[in-house]
Amino acid sequence: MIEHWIGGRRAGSAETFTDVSPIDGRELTEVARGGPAEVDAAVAAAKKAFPAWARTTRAKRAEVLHAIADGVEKRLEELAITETEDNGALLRSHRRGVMPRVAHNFRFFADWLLRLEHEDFDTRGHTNHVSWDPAGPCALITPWNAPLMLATWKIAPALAAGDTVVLKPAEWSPRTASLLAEIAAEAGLPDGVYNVVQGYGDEAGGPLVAHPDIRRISFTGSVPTARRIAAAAAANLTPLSLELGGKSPLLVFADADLDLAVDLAVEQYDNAGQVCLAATRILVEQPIAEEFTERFVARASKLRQGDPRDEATDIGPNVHERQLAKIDGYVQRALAAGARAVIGGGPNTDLGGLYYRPTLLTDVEQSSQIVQEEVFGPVLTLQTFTSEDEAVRLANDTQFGLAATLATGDRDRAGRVTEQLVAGTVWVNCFFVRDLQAPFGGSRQSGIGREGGNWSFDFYCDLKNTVSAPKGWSD
Ligand code: TXE
Repeated sequence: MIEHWIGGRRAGSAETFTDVSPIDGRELTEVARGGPAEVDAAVAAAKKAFPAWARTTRAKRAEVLHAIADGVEKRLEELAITETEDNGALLRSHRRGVMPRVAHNFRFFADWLLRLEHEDFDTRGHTNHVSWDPAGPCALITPWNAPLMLATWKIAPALAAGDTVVLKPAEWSPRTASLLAEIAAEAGLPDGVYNVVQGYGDEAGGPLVAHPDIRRISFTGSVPTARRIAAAAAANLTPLSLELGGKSPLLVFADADLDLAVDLAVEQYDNAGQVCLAATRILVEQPIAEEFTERFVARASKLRQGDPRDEATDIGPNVHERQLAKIDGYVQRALAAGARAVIGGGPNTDLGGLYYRPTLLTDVEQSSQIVQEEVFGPVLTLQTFTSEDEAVRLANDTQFGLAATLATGDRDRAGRVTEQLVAGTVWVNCFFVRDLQAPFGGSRQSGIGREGGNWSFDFYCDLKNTVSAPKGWSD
């Protein structure tokens, strides 16, 4: 049974829901189904714990965050398997990439906290002293595609800043948030600093983001839910950070290293396409389109689809039958409108369950849903362009602006094109690599705000300027 974690203790609810594994449909556990009462209790616990945690020295806060990272590393295998069973993402990625990054999130913000500088300015002999004050209890709402990684990308800076948190994890992947509560308690995090309310978005998430004692809301998820959360935030004027979806392009120029470009394209099937940053629109310069497609098909057909617990698997299942139906709906509508499936085009019926065949669609209209909307599955489209201007125009022609990837051998072109792209992150001849000190976030409907390094502390802190006169002192 997965319960809430409120004020340093497990807490149940009258009702529960069942957590089902996308790997084989196995019922994993019952989960407490939180509502307004549990939210009130969790926010009260976070509010009560706030003053003492906010006053805890930076050195001590950093020490606790490092101890949490130690705990994550100690239980890494358990966390990796739990998350794979919960959301179907590859066990090998959880072992080698995701869970080490969870630990790193805590270490990174612990170390950054110790380097965070208070600034001083001088105005006519008056000192302006700028300090980073903790803001208060924060509401964190997270999705299922990388549950613990995305949650700790919010939890770690909030705790480092001296805030307390109430996390509402996604209902399709509730388990690792509760494991983290045990790890944090063992690491010495005081009761009430980290709270978890499990449950559905409207029942548990809704009351949480509308709570008047919440001082920050940080959300990663879909655009429609973001609109509801932003409306709730507006009522209390609660500052919010939104990390939403994308429809990012991969621009492949004729001067690119073609093997590299093909690798970059195939990489977009990672996590069965359930990655907000995925470059799902491949834009290829006309003269190399045929060769690119041939090489892409050769590479993609080697991908092994199957049980995500198997180290040899490249693509696992999608997270939920609703997500699979959504993915297939997009693909079938595109095919009906004249698109051609170069590979894939439907669920993998050999495997059954929630496996969707890696799909590449051509003959798609720029204005169509499949090009404009986030599918969040292993589905890529391929379009061609004949000039740099056209490439940039197509790349920027969606409502999103999360990321863009370029494959080109020409440095000048890389500079010119990058300058014109609307995107929070641009990768040139690479993908997914990123320093946590750099700002991360999206433009347009991909989000509001940036996280990472100082940008995270900007969000989780109330900045205060204290101006002191040179006179009036008794000493
Ligand atoms: O997301 P939701 P869903 C996109 C992706 C996907 C689509 C739908 O395109 O296909 O969103 O996924 C909580 N108040 N992304 O429906 O609803 C919910 O319980 C407060 C992109 O799962 O946004 C969960 O914890 N909270 C994305 C979280 O919001 C509410 C990652 C996300 O769920 C709420 C995930 C409410 N009224 C999906 N309603 C990315 N940016 O990486 C729901 N929630």
